[in-house]
Amino acid sequence: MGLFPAMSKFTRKGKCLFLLLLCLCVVAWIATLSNDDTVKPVPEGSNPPEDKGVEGFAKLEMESEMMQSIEERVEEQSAKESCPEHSPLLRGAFKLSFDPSLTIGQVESENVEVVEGQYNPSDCTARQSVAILIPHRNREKHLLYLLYHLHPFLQRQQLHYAIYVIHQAGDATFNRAKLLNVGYLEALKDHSWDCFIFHDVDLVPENDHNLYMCEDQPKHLVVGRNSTGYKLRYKGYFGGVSAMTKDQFHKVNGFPNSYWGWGGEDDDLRIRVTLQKMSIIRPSPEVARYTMIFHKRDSGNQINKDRMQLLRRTHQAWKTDGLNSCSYKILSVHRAPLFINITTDIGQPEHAH
Ligand code: UDH
Ligand code: MN
Repeated sequence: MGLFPAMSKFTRKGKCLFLLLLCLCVVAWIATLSNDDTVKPVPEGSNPPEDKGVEGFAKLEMESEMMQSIEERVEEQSAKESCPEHSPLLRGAFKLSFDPSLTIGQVESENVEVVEGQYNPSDCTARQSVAILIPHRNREKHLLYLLYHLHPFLQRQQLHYAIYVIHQAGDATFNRAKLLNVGYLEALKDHSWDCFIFHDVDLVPENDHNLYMCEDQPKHLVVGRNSTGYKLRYKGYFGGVSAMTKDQFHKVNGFPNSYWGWGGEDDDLRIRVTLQKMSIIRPSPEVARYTMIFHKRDSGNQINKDRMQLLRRTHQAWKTDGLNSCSYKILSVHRAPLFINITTDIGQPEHAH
């Protein structure tokens, strides 16, 4: 019994010593490796050593393995550099569904790669970063159907995107245009988005070749919809869903803030665009098709009777009524799994109609 503690003490000591020695060996080995890593100038005219022995070969093998893994990483990065011009995931026209029992949890579980309303393709670098801005009040069911269709649609287009819902607080008259200005200004605080899509909550795209990307001119995406027999509503129509780059929208000073109630604000934006010598482009009618979820006129969004009068002053007013004069209060920013909800107080019309 008297011997055992001494023995175990000895073996413990021995173990410690052994471990210490092992550590020292490893440190020394790492030191030689790191010395070898430093780039040494190769004397001119010198050839690579022919005979390096077993140790030399092992080193060479390790070096070539390292080079290979670096090359692989470089390759991976360059493969991530740009998604293809035509996404291989597109399906063309597809059948929409509006299941009354659909829940947000279901949509979330089908879009696990979307985090706080945002998605980035994992295997390539998206060609554009796109913010989808949806003006909203009291249309929860429409929003659910739109999220259900839009998330997979945008992922198939291999875009880096985020969906922003700009929710008008209170029950003053609705102001779609001002909400979109707020969305633009607030989204830019998150990321320097290349492209903005101004998107009604009740319009669901029917064909994923209708690309949610911006071009060198502002783009109108709703050529046809079910409710108008898939015909353009009128020649200059620029409403429903439209796409402008950050710079194009900035150049026109955004939307007007002064259109309360339904109508006119989209025509005002078209005038702003043409005043800047830009023109509106559209995808082909076969592709730019939408289903509008049926709805009645909302209370709080009555026809804006002043709209014609307002449109007559746009050529002057655009400079002072827009992004540069958009005053609002942010009441909350909630980052839900599938969208960023910005609740804002945008005030009310200055004068009663
Ligand atoms: N919006 C809301 N809540 C409102 C009003 C408007 O979220 O209370 C948003 C929503 O994104 C909507 C968009 O503003 O898609 C445009 O408003 P709208 O859908 O009412 O406009 P639209 O031109 O309809 O589609 C106008 C009245 C429809 C009458 C139909 C009678 N057949
Ligand atoms: Mn509508």
